[in-house]
Amino acid sequence: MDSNFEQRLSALQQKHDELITRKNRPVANGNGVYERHEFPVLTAAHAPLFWRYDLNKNTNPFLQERFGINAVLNGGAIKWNGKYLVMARVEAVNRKSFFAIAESANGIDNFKFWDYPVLIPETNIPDTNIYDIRLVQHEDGYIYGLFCTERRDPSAPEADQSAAVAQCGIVRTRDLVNWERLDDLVTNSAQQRNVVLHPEFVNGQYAFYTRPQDGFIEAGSGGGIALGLAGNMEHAVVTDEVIIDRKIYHTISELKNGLGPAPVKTAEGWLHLAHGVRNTAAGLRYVMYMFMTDLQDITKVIYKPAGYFLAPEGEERIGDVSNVVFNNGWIADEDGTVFIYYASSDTRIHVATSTIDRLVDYVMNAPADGFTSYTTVQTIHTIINKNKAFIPRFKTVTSVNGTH
Ligand code: M1P
Repeated sequence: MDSNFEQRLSALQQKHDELITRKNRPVANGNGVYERHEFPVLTAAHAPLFWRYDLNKNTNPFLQERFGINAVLNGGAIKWNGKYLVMARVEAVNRKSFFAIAESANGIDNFKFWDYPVLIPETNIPDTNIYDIRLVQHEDGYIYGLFCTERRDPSAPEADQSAAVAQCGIVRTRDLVNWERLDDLVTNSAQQRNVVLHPEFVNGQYAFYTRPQDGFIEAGSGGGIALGLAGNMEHAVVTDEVIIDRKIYHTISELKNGLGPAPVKTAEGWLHLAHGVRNTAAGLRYVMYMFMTDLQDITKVIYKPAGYFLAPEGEERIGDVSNVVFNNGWIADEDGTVFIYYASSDTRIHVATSTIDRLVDYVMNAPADGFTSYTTVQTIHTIINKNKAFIPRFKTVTSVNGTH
């Protein structure tokens, strides 16, 4: 029994060490906009053994896993003291999510969880479940974490144990260790998810990107990603939400959308990453897309490429909630490199890397949507016609509307 305990523990430790020290590499021959990487950066198996096992052989002679971790997904991200930090949504086998910070020296591999997951203080209405934190270094000097807090719908009949209410919880910190809980955001909407704080003041106020929604799953009459202002963060109240990026029929976000991380400021405008959702016979499909807003008027979308920026591919397509990619954290480095942390199928976190220049080029030059099949073909004809000068055989063919 004893030697089995020691052997198993040593094998578990070796496997875990190999996982968290594994080198990650960019996948070659991407689309020029970003590079995916070979391995996920965080998975359930990255959770330290000492979270999951009782390591005392007197009290756990069979070395059983006492408390399993189901998934690691949807991480907020920030660069801190030269390290790349992902504040992941860790979901235990009991379905409760919590936040835990993992750090890496290079942003693409060797992510290691800090010893203790974060104990987020509660308000006087305890959260049943918390998830999807967005970390924002605000110009007021605090780092804010805006996350979804979920509680059972108090108006649901006893027989209904799945009806929930989602709202935006808010914490702040100066060191990522000590967290102060503030009041939940108040809006006019029945529910909120995917709320993000803009990093700068707007007219002396805090600016929130919201996603008004009627129900827990359905955005319903909530028209898309909105923007609203609040006078303070301690008791933040947004009375007016203006839709800045609406859901549109027969697009990747016809059912709902939501902002990812806080936008990144560039010389051309604020760069945004978001997710769009549509329904299919196989269930909801979540993809990521980008747009840019005006530097002076942040409610004004000035560029928005058609369709998705990144969609689930290969093993990303399968998991607890399949056909999903979701992003709520990215890091724009001083040298212009951008690390995009996205989760696939609510199961694990990956990184895609790009640069500010490449992302700005994509957002400004990838064609906008014309919203019909006809305009889509017109767009492709325009691309073909511009390419003719570079393709010898086109020079001898007379083109009519791009066909031959
Ligand atoms: O399961 C997919 C995603 O569903 C929700 O996203 P949204 O609010 O846009 O519907 C969230 O629960 C998210 O965590 C999850 O990844």
